[in-house]
Amino acid sequence: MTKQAAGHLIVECLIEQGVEFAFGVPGESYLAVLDGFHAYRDKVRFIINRQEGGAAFMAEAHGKLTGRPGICFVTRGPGATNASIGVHTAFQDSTPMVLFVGDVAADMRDREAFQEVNYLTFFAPLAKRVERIDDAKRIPEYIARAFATAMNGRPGPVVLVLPEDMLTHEVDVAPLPRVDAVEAWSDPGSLRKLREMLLASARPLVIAGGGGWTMQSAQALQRFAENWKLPVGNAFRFQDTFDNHHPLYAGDVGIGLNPKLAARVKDSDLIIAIGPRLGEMTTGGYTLLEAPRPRQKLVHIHSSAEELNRVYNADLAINSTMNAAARSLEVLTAPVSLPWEEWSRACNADYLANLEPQKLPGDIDMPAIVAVMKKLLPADAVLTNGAGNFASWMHRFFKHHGLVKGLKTQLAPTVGAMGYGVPAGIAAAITTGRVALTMAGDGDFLMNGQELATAVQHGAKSIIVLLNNGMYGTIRMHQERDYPTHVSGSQLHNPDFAALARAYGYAGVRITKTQEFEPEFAAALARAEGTVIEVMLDQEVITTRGTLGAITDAALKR
Ligand SMILES: Cc1ncc(C[n+]2csc(CCOP(=O)(O)OP(=O)(O)O)c2C)c(N)n1
Ligand SMILES: [Mg+2]
Repeated sequence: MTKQAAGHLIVECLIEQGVEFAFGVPGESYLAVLDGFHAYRDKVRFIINRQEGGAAFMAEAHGKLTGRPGICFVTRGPGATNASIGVHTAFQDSTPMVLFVGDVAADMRDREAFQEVNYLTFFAPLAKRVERIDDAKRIPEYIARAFATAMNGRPGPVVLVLPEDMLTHEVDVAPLPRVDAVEAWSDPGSLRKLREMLLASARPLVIAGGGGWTMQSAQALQRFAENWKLPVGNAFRFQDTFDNHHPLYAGDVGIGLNPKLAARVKDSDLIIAIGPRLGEMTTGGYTLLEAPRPRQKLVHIHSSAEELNRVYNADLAINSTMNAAARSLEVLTAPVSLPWEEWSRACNADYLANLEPQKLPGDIDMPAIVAVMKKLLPADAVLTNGAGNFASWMHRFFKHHGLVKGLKTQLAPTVGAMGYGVPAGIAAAITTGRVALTMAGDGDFLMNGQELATAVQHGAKSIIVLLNNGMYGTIRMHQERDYPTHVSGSQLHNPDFAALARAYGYAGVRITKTQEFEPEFAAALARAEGTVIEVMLDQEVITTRGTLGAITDAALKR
């Protein structure tokens, strides 16, 4: 074997793991890796970002899309701390990701050298694992372990710290072969018990979501639901798991939840949660399912044993990956007639009724705008968003096809991190070439708007529908509820977003009326470069269901 620098070996190991894209912001701490990207530029594209938060979000989005770790490279202290938002997002969203951090050289360590941070303690509560590679000969071992750790069980982020001096050592070791996530299979006894619980139930409801779904497992889930005529809800921000057009679809169990679906979750006598973590947002703040012991019978199927019986004491906990779970469930034989057929029909009817919009004031009709998106977007378009009330229009009114078609179409942070949507959309556009549509708020957009430069530099386009209501509307809504009329810290004085977009090389337009949207959206789909469509939204239109004034009035009457 010929010797090569550790920095080159790292890139070679990534290629062996199937990596084609890495994201990052350079630093002098890892020049030897940058040189590795130069050496292997035909095999892997290093996407240069403008802020590590944007880079880490792109890597996280890539991990969500592909099910394999998204890769991000950043420099020490300031770079690593900027990137931490993406690491935390990958953690709460259970997304496989590996963050590489260029570090101070070993002979400087522990003096609080320039930009030095102790990553083991800094990332300890944010990452599944943090390790430092001190010996260049062991790079293949550390990288293979990072991939295995990021994907196995409950997926999540791993941080690998790279001392600067180590990266220039010459070594003659070969990469370890590609690792894949291990499958965990449900045991036959548990499946028999699940079948008995189903037979004993009157109002069962499936909640599907989380990572690890493939086309095969989603198809198997659909067959299980069809065999047993089970209503299926998708967990918060996993709206692309089960086909929203299917007659068994019950809606998404997330923020801004359909009150009728909330009632059905409470009223169900058997919840079968397949994949999701059952976090605060999917459980209505632990009220739809009361923690730690829900009133409903609970079957929880999750890829990580640690996640089971952690928050919820389940009646039946099954440790299984989605592929194995769905394929086991689809062969559970169902009786010819089931007592809950009417219940399942009613769940779907509630979902369909919830697609009927409320009448809200102003010249912008958001449900009509989402309907135009649905009409004009190709079925495989990727929809992304960050955090804010603006996202609820898409969440409530857009219908995803579900992974039965094999492609993820929603990239949204269950962690509720603002600033996620713009980089996630750009990452999806760069890595898949599919149409990427981002819904953003005026607050949310500016958290990572600088990444438009990244899109333009890498020849990618995204379409951003920016809802400008001149405020951190979500916070204002909470403010009016708890401190009516005391507006504090939630108003925004905004730049000219359309002009800002144009400065980056995107097209930029502003609309003030619903009818203006369709031609602008069609033009955005047709043009080669990305587009920001700024939609001027009345402050009164605060949620999909009601006005800000109504919230204030209700609070003042209390
Ligand atoms: C990184 C981050 N910072 C702060 C928050 C708290 N937060 C949640 S929503 C929100 C306001 C979002 O404003 P905007 O994007 O304008 O959307 P709107 O609610 O007005 O639709 C804030 C500040 C957050 N979720 N994430
Ligand atoms: Mg806003």
